[in-house]
Amino acid sequence: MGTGRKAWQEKSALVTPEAVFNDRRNIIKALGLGALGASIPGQVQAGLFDLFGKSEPHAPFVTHPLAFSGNKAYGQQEILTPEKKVTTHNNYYEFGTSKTDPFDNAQGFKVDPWTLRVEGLVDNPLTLDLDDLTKLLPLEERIYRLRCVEAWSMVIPWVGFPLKALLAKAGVKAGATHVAFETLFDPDQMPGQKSRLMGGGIHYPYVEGLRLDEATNELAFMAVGLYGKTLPPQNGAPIRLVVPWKYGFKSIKSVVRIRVMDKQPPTSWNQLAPHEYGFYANVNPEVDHPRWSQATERRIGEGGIFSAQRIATLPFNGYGEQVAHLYKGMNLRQYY
Ligand SMILES: Nc1nc2c(c(=O)[nH]1)N[C@H]1C(S)=C(S)[C@@H](COP(=O)(O)O)O[C@H]1N2
Ligand SMILES: [Mo]
Repeated sequence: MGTGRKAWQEKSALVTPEAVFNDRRNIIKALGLGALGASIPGQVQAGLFDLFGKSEPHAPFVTHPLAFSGNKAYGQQEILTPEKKVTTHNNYYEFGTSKTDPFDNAQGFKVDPWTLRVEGLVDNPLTLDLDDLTKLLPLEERIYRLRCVEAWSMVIPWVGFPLKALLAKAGVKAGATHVAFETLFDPDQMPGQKSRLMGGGIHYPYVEGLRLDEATNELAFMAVGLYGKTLPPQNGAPIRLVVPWKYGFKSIKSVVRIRVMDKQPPTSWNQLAPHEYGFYANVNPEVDHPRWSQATERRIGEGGIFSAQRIATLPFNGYGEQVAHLYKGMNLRQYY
């Protein structure tokens, strides 16, 4: 992800994970080193990283088995990404910008008590607690591909319920056009919300949004679990959105508020870098990110990102049959 382009970034980006880069650039910026930063010796840079050493080790977060019925995979069955990869290679900037930060820093995250409000243009605003999240609606499993805008992907068995069913419980009022989502804001628990550097420059709380017809599409899913168990914090416990035909950043984690609206809500990555991250963010191999191609992706397997297999990226991440009609007549280069 990230916001700008530096000449020195291009070359090293081939060997260094994107997010590590962001950290380095942000640190350099914050220290006022500017262009000079590019030439800081590696050792000194490594020293700077110690500023963000891992937090106190916590006992691993405890997950629980979930009962669900029904399993939908939508199309071709693919090899699941190993659970270990799904839970240790993450983007969750509230816990730091490198891929292992969320696992390293989120194990002490508290999900009880939790409150999720469904409000705005609804007949029955809902206030749900942790228990409600797994009991209000019947749970099912959905095996979805997850395609990050950084051009890596996974195949994840989520457990949860369609967003559409939750919105139906609340009763969407006439005149509603969009749905906004918000992640927990709790800097004491989320170190990335305390520090502009560690949080990747995002203005927290992280916010996302969908058009109402996207939100009520059969694929839009609220996940409360993965691999048959409640979500670990690094994947967005206790409840997160999963929108499989859009780039991963739309799939907002640890949601505390869902607001039905009559206008398009602001979204975090769009606010940070509007020319790089649009509101729609539909997976599209034909529209490149300004700084890299979106034609292919690295499918994360046993070996992690460096041994991952490169495969063709599909329009709408392979879910065109379910969602292409939503965008009929729209110029997807303009509405990226
Ligand atoms: N609140 C919040 N939600 C978030 C993010 C984040 O940084 N904060 N990262 C997004 C991005 S970029 C991706 S690719 C997915 C990753 O989900 P995963 O870690 O469960 O694979 O979460 C998305 N949801
Ligand atoms: Mo992402």
